[in-house]
Amino acid sequence: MVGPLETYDVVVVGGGFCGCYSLHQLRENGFSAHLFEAGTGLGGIWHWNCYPGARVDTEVPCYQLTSPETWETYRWRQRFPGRDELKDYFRHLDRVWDLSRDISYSSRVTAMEWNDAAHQWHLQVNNGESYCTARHVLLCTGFASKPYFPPIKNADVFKGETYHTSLWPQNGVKLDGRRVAIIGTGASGVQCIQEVGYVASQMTVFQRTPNTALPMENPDVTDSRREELRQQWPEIKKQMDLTFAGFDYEFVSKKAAETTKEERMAMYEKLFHTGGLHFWLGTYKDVLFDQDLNDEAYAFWRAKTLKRIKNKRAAEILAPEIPPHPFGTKRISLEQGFFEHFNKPNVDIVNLRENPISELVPQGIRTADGVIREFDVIIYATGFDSITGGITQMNIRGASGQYVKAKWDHGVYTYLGMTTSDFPNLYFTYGPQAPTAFATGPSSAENQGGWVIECLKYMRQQGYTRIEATRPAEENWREHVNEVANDGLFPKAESWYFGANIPGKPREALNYMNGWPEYRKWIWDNCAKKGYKGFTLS
Ligand code: N01
Repeated sequence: MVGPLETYDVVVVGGGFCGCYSLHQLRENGFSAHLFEAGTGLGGIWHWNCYPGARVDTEVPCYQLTSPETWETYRWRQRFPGRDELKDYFRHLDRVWDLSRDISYSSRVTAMEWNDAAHQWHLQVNNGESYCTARHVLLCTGFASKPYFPPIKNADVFKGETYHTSLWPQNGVKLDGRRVAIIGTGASGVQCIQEVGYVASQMTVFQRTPNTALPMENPDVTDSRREELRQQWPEIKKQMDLTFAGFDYEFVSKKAAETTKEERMAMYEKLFHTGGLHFWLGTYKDVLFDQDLNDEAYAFWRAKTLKRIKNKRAAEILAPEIPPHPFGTKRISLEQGFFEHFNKPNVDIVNLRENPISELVPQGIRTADGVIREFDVIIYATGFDSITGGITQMNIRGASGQYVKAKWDHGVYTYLGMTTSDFPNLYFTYGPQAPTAFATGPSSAENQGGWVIECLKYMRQQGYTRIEATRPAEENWREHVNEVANDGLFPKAESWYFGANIPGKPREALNYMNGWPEYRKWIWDNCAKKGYKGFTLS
């Protein structure tokens, strides 16, 4: 444990992709750095989210850091690695970069206060168990580190076991032969359901919004495929730098509106069967802007999906005739046999739009129709106070004495999705008003972590010890982020992309939705290369 007077150039908070990458790069560049991680191991969300079936939806080799010493020596085993493989990858990063010598585990940063006389942050760990100071703080807390439990009446009277997918016990939960309820059908819910459905004696899914999930194909990475990827890597890497999401594929260059229906159907047929997310993030871009084209894409998805669900009632809940929201405006999952589970006699689905949960009772869940369903286990797959929650849950106090939570309570203001005025020398990656939800952890680590480290090097070289975003700069950025996000069908959905999943949270664009290449222009060409325009340095 770090002693009370320890002081660093930089403290990094969180040991996921961004934290690991940044700690390594900081040390390489001669900064003294220390990382605090609340969990007992590295991995960030891949540490915490150990629910059955947890797996990444971005395929190898795009879902990794690109430093040669880390990728050349890692042997990925599946196209879409599961949680255990990802944990193994983080152990690999730790070995290659010797990270743990500068990490305190089981150490949650609970409060931070800026000292403007000393140009230093004062940090409190585990509610006062220890303290330290740092000139700069880099928050790598990710977008999904504050779990969300919906306010369900009498939630505490249930006598069985309750779990949240992102707070899953590290040594697992016995679900075989038990009666299990799962609330939520987002990415976590879909993955959990499709595993639990094999072992539970009875499984009931409580769905509010259908997930327009696409079929995942997940072959093992054979030796020959690995070799092929190794040879193609320079090209793949180049491609990843050019694409919207940092993938090795991009939206179709042609507009759907300029094609015939036959052409589109042929294209959809191809994209639907890639086993990845191509039918969403590799389709015609105007499908996400034009309602008629969007309805057509939904109808295509629905026709494919209905063929797999024999139970007519379940089919209408999972893939209704009227689209629940424009196709692709909520996070689309990849699934493996998810829909087929609903053909089994021991699997049921409740449509919460028609029949909401009214309360928990000691033996289970009562719905609005008065029916009580009995369970041994209730699983909350209800998501997160996404994007901002990981930051606002820390008591971060800025130069004027206000807390970041108070500053953002009525709307998020950041400059370039990495800094916020009144909070000097504070940076965040994979957070609000950045490509976050439309990017991957590794791409955020390298693009944003890389930018922060260059900024710190610049300050050191110029003899600056304080940097702060200006209010006009963050106002302009907020306006731009919202303008981009509102140009299209995305705002029509009730999604965490806009804070809509948390009651009372302001409805606003939480992501920069113009893709990595545009974002890089902003952070480099319009800012760093112009002497860090939009910041005050001293
Ligand atoms: O959370 P979510 P998640 N009553 O917010 C429902 C990443 N991720 O943990 O849609 C009943 O998406 C809610 O319903 P609705 C990924 O980016 C990635 O699944 O709001 N239900 C929804 O169905 C993902 O998008 C991977 O109507 C309620 C669910 O709970 C993000 O993390 C795996 C409710 C929450 O879904 C978050 O995913 C896992 C209520 N009061 C996660 N409140 C992979 O890479 C909410 N819900 C594969």
